[in-house]
Formats: sequence, C-alpha cells, structure tokens
Amino acid sequence: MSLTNWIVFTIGFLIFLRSSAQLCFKRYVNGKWISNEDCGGLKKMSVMQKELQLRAENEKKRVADKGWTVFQRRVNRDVDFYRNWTDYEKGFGNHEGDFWLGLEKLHEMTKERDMELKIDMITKDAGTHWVAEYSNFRIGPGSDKYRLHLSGYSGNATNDGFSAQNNAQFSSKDADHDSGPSKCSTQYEGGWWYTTFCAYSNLNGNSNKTDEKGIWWADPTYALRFSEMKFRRRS
Ligand SMILES: [Ca+2]
Repeated sequence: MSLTNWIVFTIGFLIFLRSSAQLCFKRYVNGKWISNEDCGGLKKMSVMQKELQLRAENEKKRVADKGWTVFQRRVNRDVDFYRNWTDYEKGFGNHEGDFWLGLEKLHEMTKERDMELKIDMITKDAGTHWVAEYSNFRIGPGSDKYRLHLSGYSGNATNDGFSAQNNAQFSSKDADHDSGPSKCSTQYEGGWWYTTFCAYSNLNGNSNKTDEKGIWWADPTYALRFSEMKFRRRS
C-alpha cells in the first residue's frame, strides 16, 4: 500500500469511528457518566423492536386461533373408509394424508362453541375446486349417535350436498341409524350422516367406486378426487 493510500485509508477509518461513536457515547462530567441523545434513540429503537416482535407474536397467535381444524381428508385414497362404528368413533388414518379425526373428538370440540364448517373439494373429471361452507356446525354426543347439526350454506359447489342431512345420526356399516328401512351405510359403502333417503353426498365413500358407493357431492355423477372437511370457531 502506498503512503497516499495508507493516509486516505487511515483518515477514512477515523471518520468512520467518529461517526459511529456519535451514535451513542457517554461523557464523564462532574463525577457522572452522561449519555448523549442518540443513546436515548437507540433505547427507543430497542423498545420499538420489542413491541413489533410482541405484535408479530400476538398476530401469529390470533391467526392460529382462527385456524381450521381438519377432521376429514381424502387425498391419496389409500385408507379404507368402509369401517365399523368403533373406528369412526375413535378416528383412523394418517393426519398428513387420508384420515378421519373421530366422532368423539368432533363432539367434544364443537359442543360448546359456535363453529363454522368448510369443505374443500376437487372434482374428478375437470379438477374444479369447490368450496361449501356452513355458518353453523355442531356434532351431538355419542348417546345421540353423533347427530349432525348444520345450517347456513354458501359456496361455489354445484349444489348444497349436506343441508338435507341436517339432524341425521351417524351410521357405519355395523351401526344403522339412518331412520329408513334400508341400510344406507352398506348401500353407499361409507360411514356418514345418512338419513331416510340416504344422502346428497358421500365424502367417506369407497375411493375405488364411481357410482353411489364412491366419493361424491350433491349427486353420484359428481365424483371427487379430493375432499377436506374442517371447522373453526365462528368470528
Ligand atoms: Ca335403516
């Protein structure tokens, strides 16, 4: 390094040190250390950062509180949903893939709060994304066969495939509670809130079937390749 460069570097470094030191320094005056105004600025900045951090954490918590609890999913279609009552009560499958949370938990989690329901679906033929939402959703206790309570449909699905089942008890292949002479659970090969006329949807149906035993919404001709049911506290 030449002498000129060395002098320029040294002067530059000294200017840098001085400007940095001006941000926050303390002086010893009359036996006391006194901070300059910039130290107050730094303190303010640190408080502001903490506030921002706290607000971000609160926001995160608020979003989490508003989050949906998924209780049914058909995506890989590698889990058998034609199961008995105990399985539907306790739940089955893999939470990351195809699963059923369980009727007991559904009842416990929806019984005391105002819940809303959302169902995401993708049709098998065109791959259209349908959403069906219900502003009221609650599942009754086991003593009432986990009766379905829902109302307030909105959405872009071809039709409302669930409101007609409001007030139906849950049925599985070994527990017929559909109130009709037939046994809808075996006829449709699923566990569902079947009623006298069976159903207008069959999201827990047989993934290998394309008729009324398959997975469909509003009409057996509308077969689905994906479904996800979830609830959250109504805001
Ligand atoms: Ca029956």
